[in-house]
Amino acid sequence: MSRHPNTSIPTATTCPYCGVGCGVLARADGVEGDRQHPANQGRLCVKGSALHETLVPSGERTFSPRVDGRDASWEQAIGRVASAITDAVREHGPGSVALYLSGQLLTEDYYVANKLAKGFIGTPHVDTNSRLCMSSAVAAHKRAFGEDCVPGCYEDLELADLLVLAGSNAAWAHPVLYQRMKAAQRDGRMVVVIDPRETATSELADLHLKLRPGTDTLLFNGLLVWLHDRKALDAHYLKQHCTGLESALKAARLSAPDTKAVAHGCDLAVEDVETFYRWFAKTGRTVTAFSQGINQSVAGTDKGNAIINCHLATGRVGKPGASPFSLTGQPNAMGGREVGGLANTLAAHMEYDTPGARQLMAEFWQTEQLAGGPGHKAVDLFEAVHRGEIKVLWVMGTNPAVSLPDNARVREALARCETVVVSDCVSATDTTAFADILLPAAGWGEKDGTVTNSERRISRQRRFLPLPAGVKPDWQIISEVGQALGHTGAFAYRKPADIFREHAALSGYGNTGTRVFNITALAQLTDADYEQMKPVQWPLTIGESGAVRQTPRLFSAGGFPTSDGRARLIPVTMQAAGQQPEQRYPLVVNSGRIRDQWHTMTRTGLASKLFAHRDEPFIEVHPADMTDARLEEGGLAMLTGPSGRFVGRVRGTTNQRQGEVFVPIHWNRQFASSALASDLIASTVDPISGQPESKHGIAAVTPLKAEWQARLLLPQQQTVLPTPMASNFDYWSRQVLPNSTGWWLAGRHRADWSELGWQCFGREPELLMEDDASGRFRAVWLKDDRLEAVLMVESEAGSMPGVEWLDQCFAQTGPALEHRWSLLAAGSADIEPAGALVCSCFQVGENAIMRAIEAGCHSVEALGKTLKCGSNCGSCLPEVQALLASATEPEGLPTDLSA
Ligand SMILES: Nc1nc2c(c(=O)[nH]1)N[C@H]1C(S)=C(S)[C@@H](COP(=O)(O)OP(=O)(O)OC[C@H]3O[C@@H](n4cnc5c(=O)[nH]c(N)nc54)[C@H](O)[C@@H]3O)O[C@H]1N2
Ligand SMILES: Nc1nc2c(c(=O)[nH]1)N[C@H]1C(S)=C(S)[C@@H](COP(=O)(O)OP(=O)(O)OC[C@H]3O[C@@H](n4cnc5c(=O)[nH]c(N)nc54)[C@H](O)[C@@H]3O)O[C@H]1N2
Ligand code: SF4
Ligand SMILES: [Mo]
Repeated sequence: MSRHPNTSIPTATTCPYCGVGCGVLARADGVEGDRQHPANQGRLCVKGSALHETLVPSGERTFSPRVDGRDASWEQAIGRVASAITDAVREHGPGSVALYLSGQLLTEDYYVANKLAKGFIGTPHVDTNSRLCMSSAVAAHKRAFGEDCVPGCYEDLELADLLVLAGSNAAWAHPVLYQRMKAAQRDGRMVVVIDPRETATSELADLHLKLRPGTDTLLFNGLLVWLHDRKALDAHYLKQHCTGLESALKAARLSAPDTKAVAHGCDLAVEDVETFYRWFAKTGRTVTAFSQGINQSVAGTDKGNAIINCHLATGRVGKPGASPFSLTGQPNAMGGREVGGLANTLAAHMEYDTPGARQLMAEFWQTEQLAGGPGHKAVDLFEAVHRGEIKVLWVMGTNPAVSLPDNARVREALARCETVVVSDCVSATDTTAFADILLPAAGWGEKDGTVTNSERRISRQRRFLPLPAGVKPDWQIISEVGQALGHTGAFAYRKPADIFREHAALSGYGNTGTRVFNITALAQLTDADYEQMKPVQWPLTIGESGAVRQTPRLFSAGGFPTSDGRARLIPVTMQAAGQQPEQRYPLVVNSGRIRDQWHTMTRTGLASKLFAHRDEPFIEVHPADMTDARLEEGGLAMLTGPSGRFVGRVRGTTNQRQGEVFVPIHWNRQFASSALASDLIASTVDPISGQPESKHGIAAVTPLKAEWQARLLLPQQQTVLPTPMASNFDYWSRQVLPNSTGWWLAGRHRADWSELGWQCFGREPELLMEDDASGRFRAVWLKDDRLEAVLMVESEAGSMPGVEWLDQCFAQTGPALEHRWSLLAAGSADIEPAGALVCSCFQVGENAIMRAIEAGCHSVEALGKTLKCGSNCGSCLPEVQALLASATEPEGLPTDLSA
């Protein structure tokens, strides 16, 4: 399907969230899954189903650039960016300019940004948020295969008779792929989940290895030794296609001589380790899919290679149902790797040290300014900014003031930098707050280009909305800066198709079969072909008939892009995490994703639906640690680490290992007073990949003893907490509700509510109920028969009424007349609280599900029939299942509070 902007015929495009890369049929008012797309075959998860609700509304963006806080024309802004770059290069050399890019840019945007920086400004300092995400997998692929290639495809996750999910919570992070894995369950198929936490994904596990964080290398080294000692290796594949077995084995044996040593080091039962090893040994069709639990570690590259070693040694690479498989996070993490967005790469899978590569690039781009060697990786890049070496920093499509570790230092660096340029489709983010020049970029639905998903499949993102006046797609912004710098020919692109053809041509340029990434077959696409382009899996070749042939799998018969055509087994040894718990900071901090939010919430934070699953920042803690620290379920707690703190609601659960806590990465400074996971993460990185250890911070936990808790509801357009309130409280977080904005507030000291209300709203409330003895205070401000504000204060969060009904009143006029006293009681008899939302698609809450279970629905299917929950995207099925289980379990400590 091609483009039909703004008509009722949907446009075939691709979801801008996770790396599954689902096809979407999109209209301004609704989306559905694309049945023709091979990644999802019509399915969408919650975030995908709510895409039309996360289109950035006009109130959240600007329609002209801003320079030094003032609106400016595009001409002025582009001129300012160009002159800042020119001045910096003249006075300090090209290395004083840096670009920080994103796996959420389209390939065409990414290609032009990389070309401008490395090719024409001549700076090597171009890095991307993929550094925080995939760089360990990239480095592991390069060490093992010679090039950054994912050998398998999604179908392999279904074909596998043993599916190992290492450090992946796919049920929440790759939901549609997880649904495919789940649908493929059959007799004899086994699933092993390797994760220190029990997650929604471990519901699928026949064996869950709840290992000590950071010990994956030991586990897989032990596997290599075990397989070798039991003669379960593929001698033929090893002989024909690999080198390095001996040294890899020797290194593995050092720390993992036997299962006992492994079990001890990983804190697992010997039997469980043996079961895993036995299953692996006997199951030819084994896929090990890995994600951030592997990558985001001080030894992430080694962890990746420890996994790949086992697959090489058993010949299970790129065969149907048998492969290592790196699950990529962002929609275009892969595209960024293809164009060379990482600081250590050049372009088109060429490295600076690939023989002849620099010359080839200079020729192809026709430039004399090509950067000389690798640049700073993300964490180092921001250190260089902090030192004042980078004078111009251009951030595109990422939110480093939230997502980079040791975040206070990153914010300091941003504040110190002479010129910060930020391109974003949302105007007020934590990073745009530092922008000297803010460039309003087009968002999803307004731009055209391509993305590559986890299985090397390139799909089109197509525009289906008019491009708003005053915003521009990223490729165009970058090209205009290139032209303003005088490189008119090199950046004379008129449309994304022009860029795509150049990118495709480069992949084949001087490529004598030495680079696997090759899509030169698409270099001659006409504009019409590009418009109609169907999803394709690289590398592409042209068959005898002239048809383009795709490659679902790589390396099953060797042919590695190394000097001798062989893959390398890499000797790796177990390495301790960078930061170890100590007396002051006794807990390990794990951080990651929740089902319904995307990263720093700039877009998913727009949809009330996506808050219903988790409406506040939280800390998951083991019950024993709760007792030790005197925490209360549902109370507030503060995590304090060496470089920052995090305040959230306590969720007690044995899903956590004792001594470890989990926090979500999503709440930014616009949504909570102090809930940045990255404030608890040090800037310790993997020395090979440069990827930060985001899964392993350290902290101490203390209860935040609140004297009072409150909820404040204001009209929806009001997204900032009134200043008098913000400055009085120890905790706040914001939630978008269907008809209003809701805040959670808490404080350690008594507040004068009447006075505060007066300061905020300029008068006494229209309705008031005050009870000094219990600490209860409720006030309602009404204006012109509409609700202006509702404030409810309690001494404990537990006594706080739900806000569903009040929220509905914000959509009505004259509620005060009919329900005057109900307003103060926060509800009417006919509204029952929904409880925590489980199914976002059909808005089904926990209470409704529990009632239906009581009324006789004893299976997921029965609940689906009665309430519809779980019958659309299926993302909530693990939680529905957990509720069913909890309803039939005896009273006591809940085993699963993650629902
Ligand atoms: N809903 C949602 N989905 C997303 C995203 C999102 O923001 N929201 N972001 C996307 C992006 S960019 C990414 S990178 C992916 C990430 O996808 P995932 O990697 O699946 O997600 P995470 O929650 O970051 O972490 C995965 C798991 O690693 C575990 N872990 C922690 N330490 C260790 C360890 O030492 N060993 C092992 N084996 N496991 C460990 C954590 O407990 C966690 O359950 O998700 C993508 N999908
Ligand atoms: N502690 C901890 N930290 C982590 C992680 C973790 O697990 N734990 N995970 C890391 C990982 S894997 C990742 S991927 C990062 C993600 O972290 P970020 O990349 O910082 O997060 P996003 O919220 O996705 O930021 C994307 C920004 O781009 C904007 N945007 C969206 N579309 C466009 C567009 O088309 N053009 C432009 N110019 N802008 C656009 C959005 O509004 C948003 O501001 O976080 C990392 N940080
Ligand atoms: S799984 Fe969900 S978030 Fe990921 S691409 Fe598909 S619809 Fe989008
Ligand atoms: Mo990521």
